[in-house]
Amino acid sequence: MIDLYGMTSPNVLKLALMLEECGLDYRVHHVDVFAGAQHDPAFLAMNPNAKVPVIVDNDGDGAFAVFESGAALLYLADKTGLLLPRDGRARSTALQWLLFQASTVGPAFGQYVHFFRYAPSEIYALRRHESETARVLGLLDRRLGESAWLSGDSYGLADIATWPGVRTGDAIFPLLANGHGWRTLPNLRRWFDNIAERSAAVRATAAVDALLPQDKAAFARADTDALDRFFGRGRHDHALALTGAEPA
Ligand SMILES: N[C@@H](CCC(=O)N[C@@H](CS)C(=O)NCC(=O)O)C(=O)O
Repeated sequence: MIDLYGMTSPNVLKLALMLEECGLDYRVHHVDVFAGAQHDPAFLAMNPNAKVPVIVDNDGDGAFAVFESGAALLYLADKTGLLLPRDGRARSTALQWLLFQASTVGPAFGQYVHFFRYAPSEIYALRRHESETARVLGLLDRRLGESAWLSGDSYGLADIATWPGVRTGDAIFPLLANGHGWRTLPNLRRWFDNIAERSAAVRATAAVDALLPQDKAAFARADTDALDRFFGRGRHDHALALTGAEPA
């Protein structure tokens, strides 16, 4: 049995997708990040970076926690022997696209969605992250024009890692370039729709979307100070904490 700690976020959905694809038994635990549950000592013992998702594998020699969604995907691929070529160039190709997601796609989408939702008046930042998001979407579309899957010839970890972020951006990316959004990219759209139809994806999205009422209630409960803590601003600005300075 695997425990999955999370909320309704693309990084959490990656792991639900993987667990469903691998047919592993898992249970989902909601983490109230708006109340700071990710900073509890018990959670920090699983993830010193204080973020979801975390998985805990209870099979074998005692419980083992894995943080960072990409590392957790690799752990599950190693555990099951599924969705990642074992060696050679096929493995390298799959890892290149997996690490591209972790290092570039995820941060680009995350920053764009953040400024779009929470600070749309910050025009320079919004445009900068929109531009980078558009570049990344175009690159993914070109890759999917030459290969059926990001991972190579078969569906695999890089596809599982990338799909949830496109799903989350689905409501926002249409506004890219004055309304000519990502769905005008034919290869990316084909890939996206193919994954959406997989039974594992249907089950995984249902499992993660079931957390939405709890996330909405948690967000509604969060006061200004709690949101400042979540976003690392105001008196929770980590740059101030680092230097011991007082907020201006
Ligand atoms: N690189 C990390 C990113 C995890 C992450 O950003 N998690 C967000 C939700 S998507 C979170 O827990 N935020 C709470 C916080 O930052 O305090 C991963 O891929 O696991």
